[in-house]
Amino acid sequence: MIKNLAALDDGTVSVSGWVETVRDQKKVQFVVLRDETGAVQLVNPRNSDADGVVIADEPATTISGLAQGTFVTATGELKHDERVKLGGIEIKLASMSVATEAIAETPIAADSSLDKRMDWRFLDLRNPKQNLIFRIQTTFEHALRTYWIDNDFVELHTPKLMASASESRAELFSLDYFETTAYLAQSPQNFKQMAQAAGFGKIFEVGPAFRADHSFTSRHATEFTSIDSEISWIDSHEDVMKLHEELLAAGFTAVKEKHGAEIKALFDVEVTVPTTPFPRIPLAEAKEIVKSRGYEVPRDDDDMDPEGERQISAYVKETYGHEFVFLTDYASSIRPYYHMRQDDDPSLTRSYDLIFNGTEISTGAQREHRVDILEAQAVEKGLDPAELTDYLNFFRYGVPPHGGFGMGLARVLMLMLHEASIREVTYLFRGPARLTP
Ligand code: AMO
Repeated sequence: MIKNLAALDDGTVSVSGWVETVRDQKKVQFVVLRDETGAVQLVNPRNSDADGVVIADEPATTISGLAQGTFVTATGELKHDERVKLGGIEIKLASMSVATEAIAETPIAADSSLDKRMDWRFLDLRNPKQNLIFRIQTTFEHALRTYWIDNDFVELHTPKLMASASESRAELFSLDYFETTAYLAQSPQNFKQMAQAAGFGKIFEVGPAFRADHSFTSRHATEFTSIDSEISWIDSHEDVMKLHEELLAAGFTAVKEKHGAEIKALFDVEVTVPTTPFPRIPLAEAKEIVKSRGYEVPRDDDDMDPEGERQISAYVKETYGHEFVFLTDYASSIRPYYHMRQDDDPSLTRSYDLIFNGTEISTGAQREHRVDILEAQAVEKGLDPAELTDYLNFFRYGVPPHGGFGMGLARVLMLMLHEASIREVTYLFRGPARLTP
């Protein structure tokens, strides 16, 4: 791999990768070769005959015909030379073999629009910045998994084909399923709760979720990776928040340790490992704070809107120096029927949203596990209990108090790297107007 070259002594080496640039000069040729670990300069001084006329020999002829993006293997003499800008090393070529040629005209350039880059995502991903995003994602998920496994959580893979809606009837994709209709899971909500009734105690899942959401915002996709966790024997949503912040601290610690310097170099972002506990502010109080800053969230009983989220984040950053904030105690009117309501004030739920750098990344709650209350809350929300039979059955044969959260992976990455859209941090984005590549 190219990143290993610098540590080698001068001598014969072989490297493979794709051609980034070619400078085909009269006396000498330069190729910058890149693989997924870095880039190195190859140099080929041209040979000339007795009269000083350049000879068309190898590898000179191959180099002259190289298009950007061609995949090659090069063999030559590695030389350390401080004058070489690219890493202080270069390889004097002995031979080069072409694995596959690229078409000379590259369809995208550095200044191409995001949509154009997405059309040619495999070329776009060759960019070291894009490549780094998915290394960060790998490290982040691994750190979360390590936390879960160290703490005896069970990993689940719940079905994405369902007979009914997992969240609300809105934003539901349906498809032909033999003689009937199936729906794509909007969340593993039902099945992560089922695991509590099954006596699993603590579970997690990282998997796809689907929402038929026709909006074109920077934070919505029709398919996204949802990070879910659910735990038994909680006293309130406070226990869920504790799990949530510990997980994120573990994920950010791993990302900073492994990629902090690269993230600074390529994204100009200093990754901050969040201190625990994260600040917690009841939603009603958060709205007052936002109002005192000169912004009024429209409609009294409504959720925080995007501008409100930005404002409360700015306040928390200024006041506590923190990038995360849990907004707690959401009104029952804007929460799903399965959120547990507060004993002393049933107009409020035992739930929270987690805001990171100005945008919601997660919803969490203690669930209502008492089946009579659960059913009554479903009816109150206009749902037909007959459609919820399987779900309600989970609560009829004994179930511990439990709660959990769902968190969009792409939103975390977007906000961690200060990117403008989840399209940038999703391997292949799916939205209302995008089903390809
Ligand atoms: P909610 O609907 O708030 O809650 O979703 C949880 C988190 O999932 C992410 N998310 C999305 N990401 C990209 N595109 C979308 N269209 C999209 N929709 C949601 C967000 C959001 O915060 N079952 C509950 C969670 C729970 O209580 O455990 C749920 O799905 O980051």
